[in-house]
Amino acid sequence: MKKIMIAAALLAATSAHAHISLEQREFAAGSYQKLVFRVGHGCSGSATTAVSVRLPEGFAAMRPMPKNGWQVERSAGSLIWRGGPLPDDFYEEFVMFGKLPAAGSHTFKIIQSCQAGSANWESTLETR
Ligand SMILES: [Cu+2]
Repeated sequence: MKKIMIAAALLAATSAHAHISLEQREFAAGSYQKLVFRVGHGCSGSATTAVSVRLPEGFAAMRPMPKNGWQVERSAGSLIWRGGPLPDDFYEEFVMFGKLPAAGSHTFKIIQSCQAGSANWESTLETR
């Protein structure tokens, strides 16, 4: 019984963690929207130096929001912000604008690079 309670507490702590995730996850299909990627911490204590976002199929007309202290690299299917470093105990937001795909589930694959190590995240939004 005690073990179960500890597991539940750990799970709650994990989900309270921001990782790198989308601020809003439900939108109208085919609409133009601002997407905000929230960075809640670094890589096991190490400061963030790049955030790479692979766009889902069908996401079009992507426009990154310029960000002081960060360079933006764009290609057809992805976007990379390089800069910082953003210390582990700070919060940051990275913003892009674009046209969302048709109705369905769409996953953004994210790589967080840090001064030491990296972490992979996925954040999914729904369009209806
Ligand atoms: Cu986290």
